[in-house]
Amino acid sequence: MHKLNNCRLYLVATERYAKNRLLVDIISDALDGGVDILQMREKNKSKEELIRLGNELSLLCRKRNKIFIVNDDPMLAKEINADGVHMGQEDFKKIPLQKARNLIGRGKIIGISTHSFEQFKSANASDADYIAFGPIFDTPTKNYFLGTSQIKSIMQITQKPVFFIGGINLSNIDKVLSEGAKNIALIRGILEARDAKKAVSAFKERIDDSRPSKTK
Ligand code: TZP
Ligand code: MG
Repeated sequence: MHKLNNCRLYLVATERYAKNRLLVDIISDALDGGVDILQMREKNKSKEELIRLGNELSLLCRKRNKIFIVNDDPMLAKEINADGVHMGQEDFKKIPLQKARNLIGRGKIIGISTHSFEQFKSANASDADYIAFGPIFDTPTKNYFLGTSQIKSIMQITQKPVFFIGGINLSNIDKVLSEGAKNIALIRGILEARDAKKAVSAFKERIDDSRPSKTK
């Protein structure tokens, strides 16, 4: 059984941010440091490369009892027996949620990206298992950002785990948490840290400190 409800820190892994280190080494450190859920997000790799990297990352997660998610492609997620798939708004135009659910199989996780309160409400009404919302702050992946003003309303209307993403770092995470965010997703905050394990511990400490109960 997945512990999705206990996940607080989500690492979205993209090889190009690993710079001069091996992505798998950074990810091992990050998982050891306390990342709860990992997504493989690679937009420019061949199917063979995705299968090879996916199997490697899946093994790293399995050994540590962490959740492994594949971006965009439910068929690939199924093929490498990932725990789930993460889909963007564009992906749903090609493969509706129910079809993705059927493809990936029972007991698997489906996460959805949302970029506005309207999109969030519709994802919240769907049977997605978790929702990502962002970008909250400036980030190279997107050419806009949403700010923190909608976090409170989002947290008030949802029962699903929500991961806030986009430009979050140790200098601005408290703004996100003080609006009521419980879970955070990061790329550069972890992949570009000098010491991924230390960075992860620092992020988790901030998240835990902001929660009323440490076990929640
Ligand atoms: N979706 C919304 S923002 C984003 C994605 C994939 C990128 C987040 O990257 P970073 O480095 O944490 O800003
Ligand atoms: Mg996508």
